[in-house]
Amino acid sequence: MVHRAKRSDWGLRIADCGLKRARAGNPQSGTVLIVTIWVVLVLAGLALVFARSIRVTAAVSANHIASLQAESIAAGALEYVVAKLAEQIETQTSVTQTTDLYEAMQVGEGYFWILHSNLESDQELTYGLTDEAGKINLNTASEEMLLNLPGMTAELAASIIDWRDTDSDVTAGGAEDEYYLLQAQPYHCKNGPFETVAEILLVKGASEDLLYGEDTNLNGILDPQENDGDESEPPDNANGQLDRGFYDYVTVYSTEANVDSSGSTRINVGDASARSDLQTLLQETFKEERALEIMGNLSTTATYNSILNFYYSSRLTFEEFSKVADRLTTSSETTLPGLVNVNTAPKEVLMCLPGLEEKDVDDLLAYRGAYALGEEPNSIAWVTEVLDQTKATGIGQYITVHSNQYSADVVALSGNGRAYQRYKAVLDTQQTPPRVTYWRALTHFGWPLDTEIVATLRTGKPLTDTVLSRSTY
Ligand SMILES: [Ca+2]
Ligand SMILES: [Ca+2]
Ligand SMILES: [Ca+2]
Ligand SMILES: [Ca+2]
Repeated sequence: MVHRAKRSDWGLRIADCGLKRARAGNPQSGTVLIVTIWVVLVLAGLALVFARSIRVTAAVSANHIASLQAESIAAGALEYVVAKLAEQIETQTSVTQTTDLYEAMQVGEGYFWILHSNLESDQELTYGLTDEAGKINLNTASEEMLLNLPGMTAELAASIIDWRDTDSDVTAGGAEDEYYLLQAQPYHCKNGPFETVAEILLVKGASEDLLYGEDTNLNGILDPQENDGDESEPPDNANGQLDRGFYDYVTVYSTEANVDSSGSTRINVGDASARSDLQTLLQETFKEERALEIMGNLSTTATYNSILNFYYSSRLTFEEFSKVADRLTTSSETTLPGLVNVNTAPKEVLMCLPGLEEKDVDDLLAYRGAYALGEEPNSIAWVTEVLDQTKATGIGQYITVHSNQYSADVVALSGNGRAYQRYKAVLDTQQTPPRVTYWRALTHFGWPLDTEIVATLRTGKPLTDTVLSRSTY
């Protein structure tokens, strides 16, 4: 026992000695401790930085995936539009204005909308394809027609003419090279046709203000930020109404082949060598005696600026003229660019046609309003039932009843609401399948629909009818 006690004594002494040494201070072990603490701190810091970086990377990836998803949905929407237009051609029924076909269409988890500017109301969004023949063509309209566009200035109308004409003679108020070459960043006057509507912003006197008006997000309705004055971008006059620019009323795309509804070449009534073709048509359509009578009414040297002049000279009855009008032309050209579809154009566009007053346009709208969608007249003959001879023949050369180009404002949203893409597409239905002639991102104009849609999808909830039916906000 004594022996054991002695051994434990020794143990205590040794331990005591170690403690004393440490208390006396071993500088090496203290440094190791501090370094260790620092290393741990740095490692913890690094771990935090990495964790944050991983979180950011994950968010960036998720956004990128959402953006790609929206991009794919937009591409799918374009295919959908091509298919709808092909269906329209095949079935001869109008599918461009059926809202249900273009509102909140689900693709996978995401959605797309084809937005259509509502020219009747600045409070309600509408969906569908836009008829480019229902607009004024910047490449063919006369200065007088351009001047009738809402918000158009004399300076810009004259400058549009100079921009597209091939000469360098300055129209009064217009501009050619001399003006453009003196700009801070000089460029040439184009002296060629407009290729896009936005190209007009290069022309003297043009501005986004004149082109888009207060509708800076291009959705056709009055958004809160477009009616709060200078409180938020854009500046506006806060008068409770959307003061539009002329963007919705102009195009560069409208053109048609000079053929009848069945695709056959038309008879040029101004061409003396086509008289026998005309006589054959009249004989096939009416009694021979009547055909000869009509031919007798026609001067062999007459020239016509439109088939409406021919109508009055021939003394055909309106019913007779309606039967043959689609088969006739006064132009030897194979394509007729920039004609305005008098069956579909909105009031503001019809107001641009030369010589028409507001009452004439209202009468035209009332007359065509009696026709059901898809049952519209197949020739321009009907305007002679509404307008007097001077007014009808004054607009005859600028109008048509055919539409071949449609545009689509595609809004595509990812399923989680994290990303959207917006594009403008223009499609030409003169080919089968319809050909996409223009495709440009509009995403920078901003989200054009109800913000509640995005907010709902971001919470992981599906879109309900309640959210979708909130067309005003
Ligand atoms: Ca010129
Ligand atoms: Ca707007
Ligand atoms: Ca504002
Ligand atoms: Ca306003």
